[in-house]
Amino acid sequence: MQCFKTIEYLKNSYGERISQIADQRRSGKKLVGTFCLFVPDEIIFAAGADRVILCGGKNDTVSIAEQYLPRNICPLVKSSFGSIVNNGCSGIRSCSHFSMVDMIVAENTCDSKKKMYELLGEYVPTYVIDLPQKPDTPEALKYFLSELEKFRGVMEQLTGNKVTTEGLRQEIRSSNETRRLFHRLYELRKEDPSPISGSQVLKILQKQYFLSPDKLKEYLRMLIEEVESVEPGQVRKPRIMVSGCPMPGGNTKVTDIIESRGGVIVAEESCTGTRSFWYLVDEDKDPMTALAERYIKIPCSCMSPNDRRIDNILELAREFRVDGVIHYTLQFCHGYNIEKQKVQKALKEAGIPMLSIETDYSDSDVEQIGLRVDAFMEMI
Ligand code: BJ8
Repeated sequence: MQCFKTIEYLKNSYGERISQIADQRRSGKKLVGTFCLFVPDEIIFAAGADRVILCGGKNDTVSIAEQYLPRNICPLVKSSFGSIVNNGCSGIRSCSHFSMVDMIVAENTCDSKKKMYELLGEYVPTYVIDLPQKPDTPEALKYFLSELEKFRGVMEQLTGNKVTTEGLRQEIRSSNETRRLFHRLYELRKEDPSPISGSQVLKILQKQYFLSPDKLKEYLRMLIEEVESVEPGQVRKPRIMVSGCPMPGGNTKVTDIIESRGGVIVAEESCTGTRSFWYLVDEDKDPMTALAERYIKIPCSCMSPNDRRIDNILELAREFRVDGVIHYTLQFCHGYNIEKQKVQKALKEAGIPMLSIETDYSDSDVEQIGLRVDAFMEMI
């Protein structure tokens, strides 16, 4: 697979972003840390604050969290919590931005996250948006809109700035532009063979949790331009879609295994994937209503029923002409684990093979997963 300069730049973007955040904070700009995709960035940016998403993908902060939380909960929750409460005494370093946030804004999704937020409040001021979880009812939309209005007030109080309709419209246009760029990048992955690997795309998917919107757009444009100029390849590899839990920065385990065993990932139905950008916000509507409508549609497994996710998986599998789906569940994530049954049934009916992998952030099962992936590749 061709190397891309943008991916190298992305790997080195950390220091620059941290300096930017530190400068901004010195000049009074607030940094909001969010969990997770249901918190509309547009409201934060329209209030004049910056944001980073705090979902953790690093394994080394898991052991810090285990001093406070049960061991048998999802590694994403433990990694995030460990990064925030880490005081450095253990000799393990968290990424600096975790200690720089002025406020955490979270939303009620799974039980582990919800209960973690109650504890986080002891370390950083934490505000939780209540998320209705039967997304397709008119009552849910109305309620979510009222929750977003409250959140708008919280941001105004934090920053001392008014969130205006015009400010929201501007941020919606800006975020939609980013989403359209991701769509353009994904369009290129529809080529067969794909001109870019899943491991390369994952780098920018993970960095969207961290970079400023302007920088992210800049990197996306650069990457698209590079990928567009790749000569069509000859060697076809099995085209895989990964579907399930997110893979935040630090966690590339399953992607790396799949691609080191001969497959190429062409789509990710995930919050580090299509769920983060697939739907745009309607630019012609009242901005708060449009935001509520867009964000409530994110097909997280906390939603019930979550048929939108199943439809989305089938649509993506067709569009990206995948040979197989790898369903990826983090250990103890009951939502995705149980929902796997419905995904499997729908894929079976569509004649698309699926392999299910349940794992954590450690390396202990890399070889074993590799063998199962090998067998899957041979079968598809
Ligand atoms: S919007 S998918 S990022 S909650 S893996 S913490 S669900 S036990 S990550 Fe998620 Fe937001 Fe939903 Fe996306 Fe819980 Fe499962 Fe852990 Fe999860």
